[in-house]
Amino acid sequence: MKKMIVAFSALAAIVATPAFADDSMAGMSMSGKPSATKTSASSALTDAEVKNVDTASGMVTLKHGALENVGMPPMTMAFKAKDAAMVKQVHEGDKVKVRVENVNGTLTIVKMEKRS
Ligand SMILES: [Cu+2]
Repeated sequence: MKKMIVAFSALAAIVATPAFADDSMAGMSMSGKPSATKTSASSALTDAEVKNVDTASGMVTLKHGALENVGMPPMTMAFKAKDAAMVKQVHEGDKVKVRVENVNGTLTIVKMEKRS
């Protein structure tokens, strides 16, 4: 009986491992395909201007263009930044490109890069 349990566990491990590998491979191949229209649209960056930076709360106020993925027209509003490093790299008046996504119900700047 014990042998059967061990055999089943080993089988489960074999079945589970390739599934995980497939997932990570799919993620990698998606980001490596800039020619795929759907992929580039789902990671599109939107022009924005930094109006205020609050390092204490991790909030960045942006005058942003239309954010199609979250259904928002152009406006000025505060967003939560994904991490503290992102908040520190920008200053009031900076022209940036941002990617805003709904992360667990909170509109979050997941990517922000300066425009030259
Ligand atoms: Cu907005």
